[in-house]
Amino acid sequence: MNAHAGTVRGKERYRSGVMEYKRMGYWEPDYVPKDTDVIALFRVTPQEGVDPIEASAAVAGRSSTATWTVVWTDRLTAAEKYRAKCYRVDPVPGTPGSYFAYIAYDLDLFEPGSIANLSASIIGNVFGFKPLKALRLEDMRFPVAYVKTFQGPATGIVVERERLDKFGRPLLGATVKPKLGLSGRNYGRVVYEALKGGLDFTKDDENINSQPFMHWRDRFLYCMEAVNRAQAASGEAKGTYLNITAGTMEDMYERAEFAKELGSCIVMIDLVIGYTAIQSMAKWARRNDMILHLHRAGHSTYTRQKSHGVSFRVIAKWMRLAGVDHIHAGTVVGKLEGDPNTTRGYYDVCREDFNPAKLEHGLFFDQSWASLNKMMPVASGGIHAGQMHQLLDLLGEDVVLQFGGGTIGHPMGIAAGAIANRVALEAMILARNEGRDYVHEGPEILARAAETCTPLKAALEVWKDVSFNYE
Ligand code: CAP
Ligand code: MG
Repeated sequence: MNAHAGTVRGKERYRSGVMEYKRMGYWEPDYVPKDTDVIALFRVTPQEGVDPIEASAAVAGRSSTATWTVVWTDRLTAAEKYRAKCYRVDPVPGTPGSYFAYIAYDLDLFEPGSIANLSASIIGNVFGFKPLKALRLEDMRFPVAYVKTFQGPATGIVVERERLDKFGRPLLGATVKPKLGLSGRNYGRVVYEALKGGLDFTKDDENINSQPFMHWRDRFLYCMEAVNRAQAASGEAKGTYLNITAGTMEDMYERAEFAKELGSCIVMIDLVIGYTAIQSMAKWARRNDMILHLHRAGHSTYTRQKSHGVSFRVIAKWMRLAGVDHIHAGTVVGKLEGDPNTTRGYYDVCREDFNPAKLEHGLFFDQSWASLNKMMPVASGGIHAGQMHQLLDLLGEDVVLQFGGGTIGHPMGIAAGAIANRVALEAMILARNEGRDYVHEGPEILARAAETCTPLKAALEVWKDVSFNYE
């Protein structure tokens, strides 16, 4: 028999629905999840002719103990305990052919405090399984006993505000543009102008690390000089997220140490560095009183499709456990994909001590965060001053609003872009605090503020037609 013939036979076998996961015990409709179980909710789309319950049992099997057939060595383990148990399968409303499968995992299946270990089970080896047309990890519930094995964000929202001495309004930031190509000196100028103009933060972009046109050390030096000068000029605390993302942990530690030496209050990493590297940097940040900013670079390659991949709400939960202080979580009204209710769910994961199940926000389970600090969500991507009322309404007060193009693309210059954003925000906060209907009166409030602020007037004019609201 050649290998090809074997593959074809395997496929036919799955098409005819002859799988054994139900029989192997991965389907337990009477199972009541224990308080200490980890629970995952998958959206399962079986191939034609495959029984949805069998397919869901297969997901339970392949994300815990099983291979494709019964093995003798199962008898040498407490197999009953270690088998994940699919205990409920519901059709997805409005999506024929897809099913929500609820799967419970015994806590002992996971190494304490390791996202790498958790994800190796839950998403490690199941998404390419032939009997499934598609598979999406929608949500997870973590028992308090497991949450407590993680340190969570070292700084969190409350202490970040205390350190910066900034309260009662969103924080404002800008990503330096163009993303690549500026020399260290010109880069530092952008940072200074933006901070002096009224922003709280500037930031490195996801892909600026250490390239021939600007080595990281040069960037850090010019940026911190700009921060210090802007702090002195404005009398406010300022920060710039120095991206320490690099090819090795050794390089990242070196960059982080240098950022600390220069007096930076914050460093930045990209999601693409991997879960273990993120947890290592979170430990470093905790030891060094540093805020840790996470750019979710790469996430949409697997979070965007509704039937396959991983929901960003799961990534946000993993990152709160892992211990980042800031996390990019979407804007809704900007240039990047984002549904209002789903995005609110991401923000709930960042900012609540306890998430009650809230289906309209995509949260399927109650989740206690067991006193883990809150993460500051970051809204970024194609936003500008003319949307300030919508941003405040959609995203609330505990958020960093980041305007890259919406600062550095201002027709009167970078400082003017920063002034426009700060004045627009202050006007909106004042209106909100006075109890006005700032959402509906938003454009009018902005126009009134622009009467005494030429930079805001210019921003409203130049971006008046830029709306990424496709609804
Ligand atoms: C935004 C941005 C951010 C994305 C990240 C960019 O620039 O710097 O990286 O917004 O998206 O490269 O596109 P602008 P998310 O402010 O100039 O649009 O926050 O959704 O992860
Ligand atoms: Mg970017």
